[in-house]
Parts: sequence; structure tokens; C-alpha cells
Amino acid sequence: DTDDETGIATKTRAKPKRPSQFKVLLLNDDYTPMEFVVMVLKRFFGMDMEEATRVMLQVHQKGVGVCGIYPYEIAETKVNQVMDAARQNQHPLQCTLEKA
Ligand code: TYC
Repeated sequence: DTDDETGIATKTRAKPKRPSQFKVLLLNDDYTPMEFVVMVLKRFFGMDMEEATRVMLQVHQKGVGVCGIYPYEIAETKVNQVMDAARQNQHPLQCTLEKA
């Protein structure tokens, strides 16, 4: 052909890594009131009553559930918001991160 390619592969460009995503997980416990968990899901995860109730019940029944999937910094902020709200209300509710 007519161009200057040598056929030698070069790797000079950075791989376009998409930012890694993290699941925000909610854990079940025996003491946090169901209404509080629903409130948390509505306030911090933008869920409506129906979705918040569905996720809360899933956590209640299965032990763990996904509140949402976000880039690291946002996921971290959500975990902190949930943990602060739980602490302020003296509920043992636990929220954590997991790589998606
Ligand atoms: N198991 C709690 C109860 O029976 C309700 C609950 C649901 C607690 C979800 C935490 O993440 C949770 N009051």
C-alpha cells in the first residue's frame, strides 16, 4: 500500500479506562426500624416509596441488598451519609462498598 506503516504494532495511547464502579450495599440487622431504612433509601438514593420498600424488604429477607452503583467518590459519600444518619438516630444499620 501507499502509507508508511511498518506493520509493527505500537502501544503509545493510554487505554481508555472507564472509572470503576462500586455497589453500595445495605446490610440487614434486627433493630433498625423498617421505616428508617425506607427513609434512608428515599433520601440518599432517590428512590420512591415503592422502590425503597422493595429494596428494604429484600435486605430484610436476604441479608443484603444493592442501593445503587456509582463511581468511587459518590459511593463513598453515600455510605458516609447513611452511616451518619444511622449513628445520629442510634440505629445499628450498616452500609458498605463493593467493587461492581
Ligand atoms: N430487619 C429489620 C427489622 O426487622 C429491618 C431492616 C431492613 C433493617 C433492612 C436493616 O438494612 C436493613 N426491623
